[in-house]
Amino acid sequence: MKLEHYVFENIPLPYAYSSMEPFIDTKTMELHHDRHLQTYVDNLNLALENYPMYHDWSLDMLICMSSKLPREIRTAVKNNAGGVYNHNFYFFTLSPKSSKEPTGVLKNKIEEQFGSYENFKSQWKKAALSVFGSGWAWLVSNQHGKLSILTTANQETPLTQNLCPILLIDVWEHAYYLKHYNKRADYIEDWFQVVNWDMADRNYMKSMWLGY
Ligand code: MN3
Repeated sequence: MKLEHYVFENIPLPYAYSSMEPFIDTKTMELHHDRHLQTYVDNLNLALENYPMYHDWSLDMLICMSSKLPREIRTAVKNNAGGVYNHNFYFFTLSPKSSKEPTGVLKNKIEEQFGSYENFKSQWKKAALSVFGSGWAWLVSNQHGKLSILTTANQETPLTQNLCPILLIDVWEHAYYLKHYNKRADYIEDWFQVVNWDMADRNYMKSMWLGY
């Protein structure tokens, strides 16, 4: 993830809005990136506008050190920085040319820890379905490279638990409602068809390199 700082920008998608068809529809991709994510970017910039002392803080810093921020902007910065971080992570771990299953070092680690990709998938589905209301399911690694699946509510991230994100799925209704209506399980199944496993593998290797 690029360690950018104020003024934050909405990074263009590295693929066409239509490229996730038929698994994620074009309109959802467009609205999700250009409206939902844009709103988090705009609101984050707005919250920081009159606080130049935080203009060189990266997204990670704003999230992990939000308790150091002035009370009047703390919640707005934490929520919107989380929204920007999570959505960038989400969009960049999708690919129209998905390998459809894990690759590289991460593949071996998933098989070692979960028994098989199929077992991993069923635990992932269970976690993603268990999110009550709006939130995310994550694959994270700890400082020993051990994987786990967890969920967060709203725009919370695992960074604040000192865990390194590898992969995530947005289960807010705006991520799937236009195509899948209320059937989150169908969306999760379709999402598996467009996962960028090479990026997830890179995230995992990076987490070990950085000594998480
Ligand atoms: Mn979203």
